[in-house]
Amino acid sequence: MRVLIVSANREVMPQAVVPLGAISVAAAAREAHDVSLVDLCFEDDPLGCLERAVRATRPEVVGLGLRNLRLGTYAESDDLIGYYREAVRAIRRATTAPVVLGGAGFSLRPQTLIDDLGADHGVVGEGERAFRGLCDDLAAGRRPPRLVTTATYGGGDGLDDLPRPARDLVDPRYYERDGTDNVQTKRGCCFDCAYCDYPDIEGRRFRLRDPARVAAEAAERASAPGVSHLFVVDSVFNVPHDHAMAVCRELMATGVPMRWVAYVSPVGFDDALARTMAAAGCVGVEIGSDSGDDAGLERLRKPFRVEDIRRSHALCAAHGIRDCHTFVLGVGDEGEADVRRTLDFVDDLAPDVAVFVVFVEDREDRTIDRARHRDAILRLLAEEAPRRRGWVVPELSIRFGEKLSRVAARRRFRGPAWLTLANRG
Ligand code: B12
Ligand code: SF4
Repeated sequence: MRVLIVSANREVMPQAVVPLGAISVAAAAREAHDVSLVDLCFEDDPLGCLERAVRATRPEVVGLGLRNLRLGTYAESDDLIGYYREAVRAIRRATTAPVVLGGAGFSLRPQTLIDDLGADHGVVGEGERAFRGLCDDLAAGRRPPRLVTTATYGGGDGLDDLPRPARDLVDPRYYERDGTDNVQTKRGCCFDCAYCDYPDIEGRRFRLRDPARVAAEAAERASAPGVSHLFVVDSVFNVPHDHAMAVCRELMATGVPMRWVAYVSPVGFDDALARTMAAAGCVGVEIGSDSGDDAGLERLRKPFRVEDIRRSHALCAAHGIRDCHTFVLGVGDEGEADVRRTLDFVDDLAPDVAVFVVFVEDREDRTIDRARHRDAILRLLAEEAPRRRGWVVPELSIRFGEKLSRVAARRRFRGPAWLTLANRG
């Protein structure tokens, strides 16, 4: 059956990201179907482009990938949802084929979005097996449920029997901009941090890829034209520790030089791992530190304490790895006094980069409110952040925005945006 997959994401802040989810789903679907992909990221007239692509490919099913509910600044999502609504309308103008929604953003609000956008079906969570099963159903004249998951179509949830992402479908402009490609070594997160929706998207149990396969894919990507950096997209790269070690050893065994960054938790990030990661090409880590005092970390159910954050920072410095710490402020009742303690802590820590975000809830079925003291916290950040080197507040465009990206592009900086900031000093 003819399948058209649409990557609707147009966000280029903090940087444009290769649509790994959409190309993973495309790779699985094309084992049995005739798959094309249209990526709207760099198109001047995205809706016109979409309508033309639908008319040209005459699909029998259209999969619309919705990665983000928020803009790069974390601003509210009304405009974005309006754009997704328009995208469904553009598809409907050109075909009567069923429209299937999927992607991380969709999976956080499946019921709301499928109704709002008026789509026929939705894939919640991982798409490889679920979208393939849904296409098989439609091709055989069966009527799939409105919302499907991997479990709808039985089978396992292992990652090694999935095909590699369909990189041949990626728009080369991603690499021309900043040279960053992406790879995944596992899915899931076993931690239970209070506000975090990553386990909702990927599952609460780690599912690991074979380290040798990861390394082969990474080496291939690192050697691809225009690729200078890899972003390891795992929710947490360094847990389980032995898997992270094994991936690093396999990366070294490929003999291909590469530069990569990953999300790291202070849990289990020790000297041996930091050393091995650096030897395997790791040039930067993003750490979800979140709060600068133990009471705050406990409230957020973070599995570490401030001493662990300090130790992680010292390990990065010792092994030449840049560090970027994210702080999620204002969860629930957290107020200005708590935030001041965190800011004092960051002052003292002096990481390469610190990113401050005021919490917003995106899941339709959760009750964690938006930050009650949001405005006061933003006022405080507006005063303090501009004076500190490496402090970034996307929502207030402090060291974040298109102007900075244009400077980076003009000077031909390569790699993840925060790394550019760290390297510029
Ligand atoms: C790594 C990551 C980043 C990296 C990306 C680096 C890179 N070069 O790739 C960086 C740090 C740059 C980043 C930035 C942003 N990110 Co981000 N990111 C992630 C993360 C951790 C993993 C994404 C990923 O690649 N996963 C691996 C792929 C294989 O999975 P996937 O995309 O989910 O795809 C699967 C399914 O969703 C589904 N699927 C996907 N597409 C389709 C299409 C169809 C048709 C179907 C049927 C199914 C389907 O099947 C796929 C395969 O199983 C997720 C959180 C998470 N754990 O999922 C957040 C996440 C996607 N990001 C998010 C956000 C908000 C952003 C930013 C807007 C925020 C910011 N200011 O930094 C920017 C936007 C960047 C952009 N240009 O779009 C949100 C999106 C939802 C929301 N709340 O809006 C998430 C879910 C995190 C969160 N809860 O906040 N991100
Ligand atoms: S914040 Fe990080 S460690 Fe905590 S649950 Fe989310 S992904 Fe896991």
